[in-house]
Amino acid sequence: MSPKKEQFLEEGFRWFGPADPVPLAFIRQSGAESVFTSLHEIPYGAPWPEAAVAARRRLVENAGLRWAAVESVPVSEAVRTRSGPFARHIENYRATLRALAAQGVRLVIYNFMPVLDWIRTDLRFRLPDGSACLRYDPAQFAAFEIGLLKRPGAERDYTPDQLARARAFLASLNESRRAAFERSIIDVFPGCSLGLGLPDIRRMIDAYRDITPDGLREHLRLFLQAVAPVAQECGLRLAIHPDDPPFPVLGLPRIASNLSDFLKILSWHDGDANGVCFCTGSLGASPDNDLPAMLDALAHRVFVAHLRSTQREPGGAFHESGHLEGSVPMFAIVRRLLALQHQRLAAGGPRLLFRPDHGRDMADDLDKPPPPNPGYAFIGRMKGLAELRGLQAGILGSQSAAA
Ligand code: DNO
Repeated sequence: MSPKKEQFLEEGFRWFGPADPVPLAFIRQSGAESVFTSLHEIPYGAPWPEAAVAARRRLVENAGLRWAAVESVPVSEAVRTRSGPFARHIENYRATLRALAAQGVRLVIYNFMPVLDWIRTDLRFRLPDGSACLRYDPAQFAAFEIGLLKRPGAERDYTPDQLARARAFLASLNESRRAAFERSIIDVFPGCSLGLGLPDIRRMIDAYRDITPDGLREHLRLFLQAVAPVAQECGLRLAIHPDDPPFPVLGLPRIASNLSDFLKILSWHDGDANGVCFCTGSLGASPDNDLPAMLDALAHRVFVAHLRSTQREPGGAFHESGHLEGSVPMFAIVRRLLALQHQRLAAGGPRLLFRPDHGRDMADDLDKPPPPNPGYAFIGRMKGLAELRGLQAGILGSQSAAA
């Protein structure tokens, strides 16, 4: 007997709003049930008017989908550094949570990564089969930091071999490739361009000069102390997204990279409002993260999952592999998520939500201009979704055959 739809994890798909070249109608055709989206047009730190939330919700629902997760309500740099207008931004965040809850949107993903969101050094890395994916190479990042950003002391964060490769890489770039490389690192915020230049990045980094990892932790704790009770009161869950990549970059603290980080964060507010977005691709980029063990330890507070894989390469680089390939043990993860969902359903809880994260640029997506949101072309993500659905069908089917 084939497994029933309700036994599968709830399938979501990221949508970047009306400006996304991938329309809701395509998402519906992929078989996904829900979307992860955000009001990307609202500046970081500003409150979201309930009317705008309601209008976005109608767009999603009119397409036959559900707005299951906000990804993300961004946390501003003022809040992370507790400087400038941070108190007003926190108040705005609380108002946004209330507006979302009033419109029935009950899950908010956020991150606490200083300065930049996720970082890659190649947004169209060609694979032997002709498709392209996102890749991070520490030697290329060193080239950015040393050759373009000119961050004092950056050399100290790299090995002699990485520094030699960084120099060779820089020398290989002509003027226009250099400019494109710079933009691809400093201006790829999810769903929007912040239009930042190198002087902005230098200024933003400088704001962290007196902030240690424990200092940044304290800022996150204070943020949660202010927003989690509001979330709790209106039945909304907050899920922190791991650092991507899960190790320090730009000489800045990182506080959501491994199990001990997450256990600390979860200990600060003991309620349903404070949980984790289990992003396998981000976490899997570090060989120190044992993903199945992390999932077991965090299971009670995993509110949502991003499923994708990364292939770690020798020398510290990684690229985004197929969803069932690479360094992430996807079978072990999906089996655990299905078991977790089973327990939650038995206790009267909701299904567990995931989305296929990122995908390759492939087939005729390669003939189109690079997606404005790198990693988010349609076909590659749909392939990932289909593979993950097949993996679930296999696990569920073999379990019922064994019963
Ligand atoms: C990358 C995404 C991240 C994520 C945010 C969450 O594709 O996983 O941009 O949405 O960091 O706040």
